Amino acid sequence: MKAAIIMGSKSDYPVVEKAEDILKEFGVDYELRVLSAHRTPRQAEEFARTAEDRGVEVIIAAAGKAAHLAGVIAGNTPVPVIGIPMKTSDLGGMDSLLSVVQMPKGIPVATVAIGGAENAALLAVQILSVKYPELRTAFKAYKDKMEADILAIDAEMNA
Ligand code: RP5
Repeated sequence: MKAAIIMGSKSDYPVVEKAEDILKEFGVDYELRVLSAHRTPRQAEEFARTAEDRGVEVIIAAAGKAAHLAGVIAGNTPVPVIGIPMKTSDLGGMDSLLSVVQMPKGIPVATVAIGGAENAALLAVQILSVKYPELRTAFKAYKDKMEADILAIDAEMNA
């Protein structure tokens, strides 16, 4: 099983790293790239056009501001793309959110919350789990643990 994470700038990495950690936790192999739809458009397109042949089965794309990366990637590959809109200093990430989520029909990008790197990786795991039953099992265990952790906190607070 193989995923790819691509970000528009190294400045995105502190957030993107949270997605990377989750893919590692689930044992998903991944590529990690820094390519920009604007600053390195040819390389970003090449990355997308060749992703399927490299065995990539889902792509997480993080970008901020006029965040066209996820959409450009999605336009150049049949592989499903999950977009992470990055928080920005000027507009708080609303700029990124609208750029990532408002895709024209025919080219979907599954957009998570502003800075939602963890959910992007969890969604990638869920997409892969359609093909890999061990990931479905691991994802169920992840949810069960989350439930148990919260119930333990609830019991402690209510004691
Ligand atoms: C986007 O512009 C990047 O994804 C990043 O979120 C934002 C700012 O990039 P830097 O100026 O920090 O390189 O392309």
